Amino acid sequence: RPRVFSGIQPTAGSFHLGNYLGALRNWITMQDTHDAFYCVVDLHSITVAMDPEELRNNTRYAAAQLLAMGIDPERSTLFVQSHVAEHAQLSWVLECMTGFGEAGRMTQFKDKSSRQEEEHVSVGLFTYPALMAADILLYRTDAVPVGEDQRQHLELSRTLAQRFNSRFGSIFVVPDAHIPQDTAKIFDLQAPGSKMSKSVPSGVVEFMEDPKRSAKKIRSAVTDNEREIRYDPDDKPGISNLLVIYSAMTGRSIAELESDYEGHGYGDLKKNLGEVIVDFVTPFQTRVQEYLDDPVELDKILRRGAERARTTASETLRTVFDRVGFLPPA
Ligand code: AQP
Repeated sequence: RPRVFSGIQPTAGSFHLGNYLGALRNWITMQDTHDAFYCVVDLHSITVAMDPEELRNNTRYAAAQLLAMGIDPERSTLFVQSHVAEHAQLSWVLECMTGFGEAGRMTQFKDKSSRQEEEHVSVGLFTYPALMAADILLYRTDAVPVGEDQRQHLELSRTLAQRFNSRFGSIFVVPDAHIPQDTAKIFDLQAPGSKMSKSVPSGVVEFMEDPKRSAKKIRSAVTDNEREIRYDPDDKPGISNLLVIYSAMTGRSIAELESDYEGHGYGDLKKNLGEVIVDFVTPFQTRVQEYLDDPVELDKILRRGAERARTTASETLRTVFDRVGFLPPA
């Protein structure tokens, strides 16, 4: 079976609709077709300032959400990044193979480091994509399900794999990005020109917030002054974003929705989509709580995942260290 790897940061606490439709939905379906490795990437979370207690809680919270969403620990290797030391070790090797200018061209670094409120820009934020490449390459991954915003980082992972292979002999599989066609980028409800992100609380549907609040955010989503419910991302970005979300959450095509809502106002669409979201997140939140209520079992799942991950990761790292010229430990 081909192998899939992907990761998600525990930083935000709650996962959001962008994470789900851009990436997590594919994580779930790819369990059926791939040998799956899924990771809560806590090392990535400390690239920005983080409260230790909050990070610890959010890491369990993230794992509980993945399980509640349908990641099956019997079929997938689910683990926490910091439990497998090889991630940081391979990252160092890859950092040494990444050009300074190459890393500086990453748009996510440019965006995040230039945000006004970011008074402290860490070196870790700069080397983030090398760590992400290490995450992926350690498992000789074929496919990486991510949203559109990760395309450039994925491209760098491919470049680093090829660079290493041509310099030291072929070890790494060159991974392919697995980006959904229709939901690659879910937009902010208040600013439908920007990506939905946890950084803008009013425009993001968070899965662990009060479902009524999510429905309200959808009802107050920014649209346009026309009345027609039509998919047209250039002229009607707000309505188009809602149609994409509606279609993805219900499996009904956009064309079907357009015809169903002919003659209806934006208010109807928003109200109904709000209900779809409430119906989705309400049982989800109950399942998350069940996992959180049993932290011993949760930690056991993560420990088993880390053990499995380490078996593959340590083998890859041993080969890499040898190829690079490190003396084997006695
Ligand atoms: N709006 C989005 N549309 C589609 N996919 C998205 N992803 C994130 N936002 C969208 C995808 O979710 C996965 C996990 O990403 P992450 O660990 O980077 O999550 P995050 O940091 O919580 O994402 P945010 O909210 O977008 O954070 P900031 O504000 O830090 O940029 C990835 O596969 C990502 O593509």
